[in-house]
Amino acid sequence: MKRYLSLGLAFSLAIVGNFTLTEGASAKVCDNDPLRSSGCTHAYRSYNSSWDYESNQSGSYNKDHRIIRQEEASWYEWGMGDLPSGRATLEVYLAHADFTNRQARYYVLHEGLSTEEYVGNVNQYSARSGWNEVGTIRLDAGRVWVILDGSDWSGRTNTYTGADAVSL
Ligand SMILES: [Ca+2]
Repeated sequence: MKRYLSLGLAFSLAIVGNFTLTEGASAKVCDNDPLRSSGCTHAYRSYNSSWDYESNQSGSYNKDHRIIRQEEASWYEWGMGDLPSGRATLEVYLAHADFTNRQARYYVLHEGLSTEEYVGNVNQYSARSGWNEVGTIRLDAGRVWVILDGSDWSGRTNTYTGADAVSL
């Protein structure tokens, strides 16, 4: 009896292991302005233009975020570090009433490539408070960055774009 139980357990683990390999990348969360110990990279210039840093935000992930008034050619990036290859879903954490961009576009950039890949867009104004799915992408193994365009692609010019945690 004991032997059968062991076999059953081993079989179950094999299925779980295979499933994990098939799915590829496991979700990794990187916040805005991450600590070095998080495994996420924060370059000296992880954004251009004037993304304001706001702390003591009770609803935001780690109680902080960055925000910018609609501005073309502005961007914020999250250094996700090394990720395994495979399909991965990009999710973004949005939980602040000041985030009003109706069509915020998100991209992924692989190390060594000069062009980012479009993943999807999110209406930050109508997004639910918390995690929101942007889209699914196939990752190559290696360093990856998530990039948020600070433009409002709906055409509105008076909205604000928020950058908080992302998961990939
Ligand atoms: Ca945050």
